[in-house]
Amino acid sequence: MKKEDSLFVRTIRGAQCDRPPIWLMRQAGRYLPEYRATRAEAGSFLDLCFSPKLATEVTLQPIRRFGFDAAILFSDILIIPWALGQDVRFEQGVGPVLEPIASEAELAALDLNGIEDRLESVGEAIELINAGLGADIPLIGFIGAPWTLMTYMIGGRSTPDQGPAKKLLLEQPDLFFAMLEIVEEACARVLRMQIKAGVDVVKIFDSWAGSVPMSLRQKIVFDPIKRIIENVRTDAPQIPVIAFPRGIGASYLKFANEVPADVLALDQGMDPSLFDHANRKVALQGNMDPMFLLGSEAALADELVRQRDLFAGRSHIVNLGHGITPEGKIERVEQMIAFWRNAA
Ligand code: 1CP
Repeated sequence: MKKEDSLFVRTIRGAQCDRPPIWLMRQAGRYLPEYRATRAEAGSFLDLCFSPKLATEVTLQPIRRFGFDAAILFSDILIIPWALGQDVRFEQGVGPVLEPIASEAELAALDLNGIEDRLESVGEAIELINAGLGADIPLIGFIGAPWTLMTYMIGGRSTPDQGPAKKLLLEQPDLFFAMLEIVEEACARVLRMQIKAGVDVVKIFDSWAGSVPMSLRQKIVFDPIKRIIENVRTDAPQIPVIAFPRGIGASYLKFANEVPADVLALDQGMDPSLFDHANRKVALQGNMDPMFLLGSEAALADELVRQRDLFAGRSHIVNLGHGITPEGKIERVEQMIAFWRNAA
């Protein structure tokens, strides 16, 4: 079977299928005991990302356990700033810690040359994963969109309101947009490298898109993502692209009309009916609140029926509105999968 004939890619292309495909954001992660074991073996989080053997193992774990319809490369969005030469660490209990960029000199130290070489182990992981994946299970590669990467590159860590990046944008727009240009080029190159190594679908995570002021979303969210998609499609015109501009509310309609992604991933605040007004037909991915994987069986059962009704009649890929949390319960994931497998 070719990946193009998989349930996942056929659904993306708009085919009528017996049931929707299922995968979860952060499906490889701390809610799985086997992930925690491999993570402990790896030492640091970056060692896990950069070991082809261990990254392959954790990518395949949720496929083996649950039989999801797509795998997602185990890596992180912050390997791009790392590959550009910024100091990036992951600290237990804190999350990512980067040496913040706040001046022209610090920006000039970023190095686009050879970024693909510094991420060679990611290409090796993609080849190993493909060797271990079923012929009917596509592999998703990904990047963080420039704005989301820049919130970490400028803030130095996860910032509740993305304040440092916004401050730089408003106080030193020239520096901000010079940086955006470099990060955008890095994003396109890394996606091209992943596609060359063998991913079947790509996803662009703009997790903090919602914090960009409305009047600046065109320049900082829509246009860079559009250019990245056009860039990768010069060599890979058919590659399916999933976009995830999280938290942009009603402005997602404009995004849908302007950004040529094949799949729009919806956060839990979105209503799929918004896209009935779009100027094209597009597949939707979403959007159950990950909280329902922490609660009771009855609460999840009700929510699954609500989700089925919400997406009825649409090209739908089952997923969450954001990543599954470390507290997510395995029984609830099993319940969710069983519901959708029988939902036809
Ligand atoms: O120690 C650990 O195990 C750390 C937890 C963890 C994991 C499992 C991090 C640190 N990254 C990842 C993997 C990861 N990250 C994947 C793997 C594939 C899969 O989905 O299974 C993916 C796609 C990401 C993407 C990612 N990283 C995003 C975008 C998606 C989202 O959740 O919004 C973001 C914002 C990050 C940054 C990041 N990586 C890790 C942390 C703790 C953070 C910060 C998150 C924050 O600021 O809230």
